[in-house]
Amino acid sequence: MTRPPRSLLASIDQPADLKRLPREQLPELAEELRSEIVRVCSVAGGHLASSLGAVELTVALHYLFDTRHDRIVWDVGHQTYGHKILTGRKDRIDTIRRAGGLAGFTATSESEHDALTVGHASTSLAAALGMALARDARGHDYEVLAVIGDGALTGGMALAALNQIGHVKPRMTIVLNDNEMSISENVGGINHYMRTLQVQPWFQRAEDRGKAALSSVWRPLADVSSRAMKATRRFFDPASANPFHAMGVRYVGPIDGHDVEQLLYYLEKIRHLPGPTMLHIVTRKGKGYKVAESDPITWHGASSFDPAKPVAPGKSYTWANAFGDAADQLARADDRVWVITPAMREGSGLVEYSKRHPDRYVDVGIAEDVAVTVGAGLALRGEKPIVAIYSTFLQRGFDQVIHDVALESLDVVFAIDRAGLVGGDGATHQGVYDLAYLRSVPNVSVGMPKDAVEMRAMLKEAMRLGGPKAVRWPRGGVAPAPEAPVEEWPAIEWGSWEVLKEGSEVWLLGIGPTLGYALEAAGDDPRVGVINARFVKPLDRDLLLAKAKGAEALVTVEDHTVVGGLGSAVLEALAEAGVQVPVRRLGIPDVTVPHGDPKAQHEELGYGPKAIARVLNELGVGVAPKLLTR
Ligand code: HTL
Ligand code: MG
Repeated sequence: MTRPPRSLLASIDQPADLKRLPREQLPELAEELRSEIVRVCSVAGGHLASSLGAVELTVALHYLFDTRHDRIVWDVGHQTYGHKILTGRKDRIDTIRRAGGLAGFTATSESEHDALTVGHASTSLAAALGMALARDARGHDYEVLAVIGDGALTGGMALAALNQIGHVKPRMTIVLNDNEMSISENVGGINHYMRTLQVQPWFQRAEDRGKAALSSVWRPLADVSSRAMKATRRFFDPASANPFHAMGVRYVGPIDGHDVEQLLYYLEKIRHLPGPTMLHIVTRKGKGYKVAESDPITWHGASSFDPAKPVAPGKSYTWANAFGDAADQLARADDRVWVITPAMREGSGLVEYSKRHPDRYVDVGIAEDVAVTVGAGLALRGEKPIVAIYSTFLQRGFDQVIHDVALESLDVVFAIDRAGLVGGDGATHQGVYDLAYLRSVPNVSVGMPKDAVEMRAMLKEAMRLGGPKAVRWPRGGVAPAPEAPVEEWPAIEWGSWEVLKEGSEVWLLGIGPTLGYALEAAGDDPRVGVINARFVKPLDRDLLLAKAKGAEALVTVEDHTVVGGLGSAVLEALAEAGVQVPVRRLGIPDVTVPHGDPKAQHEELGYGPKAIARVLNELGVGVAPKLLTR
């Protein structure tokens, strides 16, 4: 699609250009930004709906603040397409989320206008507090703002930071961008409360001073929630009932977050106030793009689409779907089975499950720590919880894995999705540490299936055995397992490996998607064997030692950091047994990995099929790398 001619946006290279526009033109600029975001996402995919909902806010912020000095801390960073376009990156915006291109979230290494490197939710408030403390300690006068969504505000980190902000009271602005949506419908008590919020005294005084424009904002909003609101009003003084206010943070709002004038008016007022102020703005996720407005869940993260005929591309069957189907069967077979998700119903394949088993489905909000410990509580009362969580987000629940689950070896199954490199989301979202951090915890064991049938077998066995058991799988497609009730699922011995191809000299030990690579690189060389090392803890020690003795070399292959992963586990086991054999560990070296195409990255990082073939060739076996077509 060619770029339509643009007037205002074309004249803006840096925020300074924007500041020269007359205020009346800002809504028009917001509209241009909106179409540009639609165009970019239609080509490259990305976080369309969140970015569309934030364009007026973005324009207002850059009109008032100077992000060369002032710090705007965007939470998650997925709503910043407009911010990137306005801050010197419009010529590169088409590269977003692709190898070598702009990151999908903000990154301090990418631009001086980005205050934080981020991707996980709920971090903005603590980071902004730190920045405000640093500013005040040095006697500087730049401004600090955090922009946080209603979803991100469900995270304990955000709430704990708010509590501290209300205690320390630094001068800062918190923009609460409330669109009533996380990726799916938002959850939680504060979310319910926000629906009842009404104009506060401070706000009303401003109106009394003759700001007639205000009433057009709050009256319609008041009508939406008038019943709940009246009930609240009857019993409480609204100011003292406001939880933000009670925490020590001045609360202003709600106002219409799509009205640039309103935004400018309030932001300008607030910036001069002492202490912390929260401006509650109400926006619509997907605003201005019909399909995204009416279905913000589908269009939260879009793949490329035709803007003339915007239909979300049909999705092929994924590992997440395989998990959702398995969880459904497990819950049918045993009424003690529960599934807990920290705000990832869609991504974790749980839409169907949540409808079929609403009483044994819990969305705790963006609170992975809570998800893990709710699992512990359920297990302590004899239920059988499955905590469904992405590898990268389980990092947020690591202490809970140790302290709340592992110490007493509770029966909690961790269903870990997005294990491995994840593509466009990049460095913040890579699922490449879980083997290392889970392996270090006593009582916890972890497996990675090669296909959906093996996944089911592992989940079933994990639930049967009890104790903290993790099963992990990658992002992307998998062939569905034949539909069958749990009794008919094949059994698997927990901790057993499987020889996929016999060999004599060199053994490739792979897990999950690297097995396909290993088989390719081995070709039909009878000297090269391939083992599905599907349990990383416990390892299949007997099989490992049997193959290691007499082997020329072992090569481990994992889509995970080599620091503490499968290769490390193998080396430890060999050292303990006193077996001397050369071991090559292929996987992610001790570096962070940015956004890009995972398959290409596997090759670049040294564990794609060609890279494995090169290592085999150095050992005098395997297929010549140039014969590999992929
Ligand atoms: N858990 C954590 C700790 N971080 C992230 N980023 C997620 C899960 C996944 N996630 C997002 S965006 C998002 C979630 C749950 C919803 C955020 O809702 P919010 O913003 O109301 O804050 P909105 O989308 O504009 O409505 C990403 O990974 C991008
Ligand atoms: Mg939201």
